[in-house]
Amino acid sequence: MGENSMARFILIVRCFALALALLFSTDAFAAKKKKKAPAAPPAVSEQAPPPVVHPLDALTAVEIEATSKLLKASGAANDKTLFGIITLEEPPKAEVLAWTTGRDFTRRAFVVLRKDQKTFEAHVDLKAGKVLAVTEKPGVFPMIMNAVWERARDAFMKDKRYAEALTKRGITDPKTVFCTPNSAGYFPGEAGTGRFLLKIPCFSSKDKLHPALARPIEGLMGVVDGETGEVISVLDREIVALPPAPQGYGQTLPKRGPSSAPAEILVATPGNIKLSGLLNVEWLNWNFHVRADKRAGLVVSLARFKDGNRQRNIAYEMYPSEMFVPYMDPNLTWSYRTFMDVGEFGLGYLMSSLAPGIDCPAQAYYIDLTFPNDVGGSYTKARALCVFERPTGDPAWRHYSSGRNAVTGEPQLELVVRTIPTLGNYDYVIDYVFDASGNIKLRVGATGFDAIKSTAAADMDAASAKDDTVYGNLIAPYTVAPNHDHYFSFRLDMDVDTTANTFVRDTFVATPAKDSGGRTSLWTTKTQRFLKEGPIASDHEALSSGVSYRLQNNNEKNSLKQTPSLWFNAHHDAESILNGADPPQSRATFSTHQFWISKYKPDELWSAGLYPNLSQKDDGLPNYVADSEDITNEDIVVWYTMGFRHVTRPEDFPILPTFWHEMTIRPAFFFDRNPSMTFNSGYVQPGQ
Ligand SMILES: [Cu+2]
Repeated sequence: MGENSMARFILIVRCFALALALLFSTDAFAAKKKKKAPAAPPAVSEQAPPPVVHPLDALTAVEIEATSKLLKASGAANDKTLFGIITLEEPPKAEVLAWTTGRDFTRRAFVVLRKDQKTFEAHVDLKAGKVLAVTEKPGVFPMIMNAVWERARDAFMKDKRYAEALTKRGITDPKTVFCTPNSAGYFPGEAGTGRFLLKIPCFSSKDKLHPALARPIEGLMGVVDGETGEVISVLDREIVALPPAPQGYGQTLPKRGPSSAPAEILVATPGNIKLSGLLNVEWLNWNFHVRADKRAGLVVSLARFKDGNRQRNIAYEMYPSEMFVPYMDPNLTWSYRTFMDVGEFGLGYLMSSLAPGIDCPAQAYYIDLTFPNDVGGSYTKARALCVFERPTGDPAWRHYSSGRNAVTGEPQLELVVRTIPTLGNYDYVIDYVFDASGNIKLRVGATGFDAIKSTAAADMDAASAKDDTVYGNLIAPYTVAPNHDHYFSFRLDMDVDTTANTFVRDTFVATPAKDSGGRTSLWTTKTQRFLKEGPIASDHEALSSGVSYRLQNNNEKNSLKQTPSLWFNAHHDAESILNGADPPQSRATFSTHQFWISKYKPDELWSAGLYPNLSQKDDGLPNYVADSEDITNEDIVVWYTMGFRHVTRPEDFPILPTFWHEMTIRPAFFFDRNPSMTFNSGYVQPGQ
């Protein structure tokens, strides 16, 4: 949920370690090696904007501003207009795939704007300097913008009922309270439906506790129209004493012992990493492009693997498309908390700066990312992305020869591409991890602060403890964290060499064995093709036998004449079990299945639709697959939801130990042999 202010910085994507080099060269690595950075560079504001060199480069600050100026000049926007999104409208996929360095490309912006309490979509051609189209979209809302968020908060905190509620709770100094608006969701028949609603809880900041959200003021909630500033309603219900300060946090934390001194990675930057442009990454046989996006946070595109002389396509585009975090507490000031932060706020909007030595190794590359603000300009988040290489301490492959009493093998190296959006209380470490074997791991680590409510019970012996902990657990005295789920939906537009792919399921079938020396049962594999787009139903029998899913290219062969494929090696985590008639669940239908498959369409980008803020139903995946199109030998998009239930516990307090979930995409029948072997290690005698 939103931070209360957003610094507006100057433009430029720059590398923390190599700031000067990137300003003067598109080849950061070469520039660093030559150490040619000038001694006294001009101030950054005098620098020429970074050149756009790739069709998928994020809009630069200059392009963002040009877009809003063109819209204002055309009359589609004015000085009061708020911009929910100003982002790159990607060129057609075929054009991007055919593009080679140095060739011309189109440059367009896609905009969602809010003017006179109406939502419009606009398309702008930046090369022609022309607004191509502006269309009103009735009944939908853009993402929550800073100005709307602040207006809602300020209006509520000036409301008489708010002051009265504080007084009732014995809070006499309003300066010791802060309020942070949340997305409101949609509940049929609720007052204010159809307006730009936010729901606002408040917290005590007395004693300057950290984390700031540790002392919620229960039973109080404002419902405010963030556009007009009208306070629609004030809920003033139960009164619960604030948990005492400081609850074991802050002063009472044990000192860090010598054993917990920061560990550093052993590969010095740049190692095998080469950065160029805005931003291409090369590492061992991998190369790919990344860009900042207000909504998705980071988009990874055109991931290719060099296989001999061939650059082989693996991923056209990967990004978190939506998330859904429904809390399991029926209290009216809690039940609406069913967040979809990607579409309601944006992972880019809530991106945090990374701390060297904590968030990523100190020697990582740290890269600033530029995002649009809501008034037609931009700001740059310092050190929002880190890229680093690490040895895992594991063998990438190895074999021990007892005859030689020697080992051959190579150490495992990984390339990590990391951002950490902080969504109010939660911090999500979102990693794309590449390795030399051709694997891509998607990893999400949840840390930060459990959302908590103040309760009467200090411990489980208290009279109210049983009632207080029906929907969550005590995680500290007088503090319950309601249980909830986290569903991260990744849009994975993978291409196995080309876009003509087929999606299959491998199941394992017990098969009677004949003439096999006494064996009576073996298993064999059964491969089934999915003919139509849609959600992939979980078959519990298949799950327990170890089902797996592959995207394959039936038009290509490896040297063994097998069909190259990418295997989605997912753990079977949680799918939503909420009733489909539950209003929040019906806005996040994507969370009911771990996998959905759809035929690629350039405008089908978001699991819960383009406008999930205040939406009434999921306009994304259920719509995209409604026509059940044929997907044999077609361009297929795989939608994968990483779902995990969060049963809260005292070990989450005060800050949750990073809780990781991951999925691996691994090549199968794609290469001719293990691509990570360089055969240069020879045999090593153990102990030498
Ligand atoms: Cu959680």
